[in-house]
Parts: sequence; structure tokens; C-alpha cells
Amino acid sequence: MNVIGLGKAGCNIADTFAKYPQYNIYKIDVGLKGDNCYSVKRQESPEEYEKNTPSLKTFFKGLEGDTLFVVGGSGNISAMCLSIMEQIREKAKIDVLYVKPDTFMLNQAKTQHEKVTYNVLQQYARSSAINGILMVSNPQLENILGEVPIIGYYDKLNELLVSTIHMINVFKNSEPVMGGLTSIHEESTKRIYTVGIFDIEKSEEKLFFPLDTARDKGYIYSIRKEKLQTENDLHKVIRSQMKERSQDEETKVSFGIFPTDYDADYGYILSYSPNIQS
Ligand SMILES: Nc1nc2c(ncn2[C@@H]2O[C@H](COP(=O)(O)OP(=O)(O)OP(=O)(O)O)[C@@H](O)[C@H]2O)c(=O)[nH]1
Ligand SMILES: [Mg+2]
Repeated sequence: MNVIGLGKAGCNIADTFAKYPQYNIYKIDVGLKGDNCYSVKRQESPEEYEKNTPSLKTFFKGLEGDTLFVVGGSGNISAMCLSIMEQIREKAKIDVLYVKPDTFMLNQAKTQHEKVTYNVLQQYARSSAINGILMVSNPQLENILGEVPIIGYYDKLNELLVSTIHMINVFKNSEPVMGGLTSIHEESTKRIYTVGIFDIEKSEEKLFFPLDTARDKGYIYSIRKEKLQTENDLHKVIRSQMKERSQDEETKVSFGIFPTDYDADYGYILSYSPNIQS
């Protein structure tokens, strides 16, 4: 899978993906140096960035297939995202990873710019101009982590975000011992989505974005092999957790149980909505 980072947030998150061998990383920002980096000239405003989007034909020469395009909504440089995606649309299947900043911390111009980006990218997903938009909110990530010190703040957020997305990608490509994640294999109209972690013991969901009107939810149970072999009431527990979540007729629920060699059990969630989020 390709990961393209645009701007500071995008590039930091792309760097966090670089720890895993499964991803080809591309970074675009002002003042970058190094392999697979494209340095853009600094501009004064989102409008200027948009107008001055470079041709990235050579930069993206080898790129094809599944691509995660990571962008922080309030950054001025994010205004380049549509014209960049336009240049790779034919050869890449693009999902945007949209990082919604803490809007309380933004000035008026940035708030306004973020709002536009947030809406336009969701409309792109809805109209299938891109494959989908994975929404995450920084304040939400912070809540899940509990207290986070200022130094290393984004590193902590990025670590939680990227390790979760990575594990979900791994399970999407593995066979469950029971169940199946119908939601992620189907072509659907539910292109606005988020991910999260699921505390199996407490049956507690921690989504990375407060998604309105979830219509399709997939639960990944990553369980120690040994436990799958020996624990007798696990099936009952999972069944009752899934039953509880299937009460709402409008929401389709699926789950997969996956054996792992880790020393603890983990749960992950995918949640899809057909609607543009306000
Ligand atoms: N999750 C996460 N969020 C970040 C990170 N870095 C910045 N952000 C957030 O992303 C938003 C966009 O800021 P930047 O990424 O610095 O902006 P930019 O994309 O470089 O755009 P410019 O305004 O042109 O510099 C900010 O409001 C931050 O809240 C990061 O590493 N991780
Ligand atoms: Mg920047």
C-alpha cells in the first residue's frame, strides 16, 4: 500500500507508517529533503498553494494501487490535495486519511479553511471521486490516550492512529477462524468511515471520530491462539457482544475472530456512514 503525506501532519503520519515494511511512503511539504520527498515552495495562503500545485508526474512515476492520502485539514498546504489527487486518480485507488484538528486551537482563517476542506473531501468520497475518507479527530485520539504531555504529543497520537490502521490492514488480508468482515469487502455507498479500538473485556468502543449515523460496523477480535483453543465461554461472550450491537436494525454488524501470537487480546472497529458529517 502507498502512503502519501501532505503537510506536516501528513508527513509525520507517513513517517509513522514507514516503520512497517508494507508501505511505500511519499511525502510532500515545504523544505523537505531525502528520498521520496517532494519539496514545495512556501506560499502565503491556501489559495496560493492551490494555484501553484506542481506537476508530480515524475515523483509519482511508480505509484499504483491502494493509496492512503494523509492530510491535516487546517494546514494551508492541504489546499493542494485535490489537484494532487487529480494527478494520480487514474492509477491509484485513493482513500483520504483526514486528520481533523482541535478546531478550538485554530484562528478564524484556519477554521474557515478547515471547514471547506472537511466538506469538499467528504463530498469527493460520497460521489466516488475517491474510494473513501477515513476520518480521525485529534481531540478524540487525545481522549482515548488519556493525559498526553506536550513534548511528543503528536508522536503519541500518531502512534495510536497508525498502529491501529496497520493492524486493521493486516486483518483485512487474513482469514478469520470464525465470522467474516463483510463490510470491508463489499462495494458500498458507505464511503465515510472511521476506525477505533475495542476493549473486549469491558465491551467498550473507542472510535477515532464521533461518526454520526453509522450504518455498517465491523469488529475485529484478535485473540491469542492458546485462548481460542482452551477457553470455553469465549464464543458466548463474543456472541452476546455482537447481539447487543445488532439491536439497531439500521446498522449492519459483522465480526471476525483472528488468532494471534501476541501476548494479549485486542479488538478493533471499522465504522461506516453513508452521510456527510457536520
Ligand atoms: N495527528 C496529528 N496532527 C498533527 C500533527 N502535526 C500537526 N497536526 C495537526 O494538523 C493541523 C494542520 O497543521 P500542519 O500539519 O502543521 O499544517 P500543514 O499541513 O503543514 O500546512 P501549513 O499551514 O501550510 O504549514 C494542525 O492544526 C495540527 O493540529 C501530527 O503529527 N499528528
Ligand atoms: Mg506546514
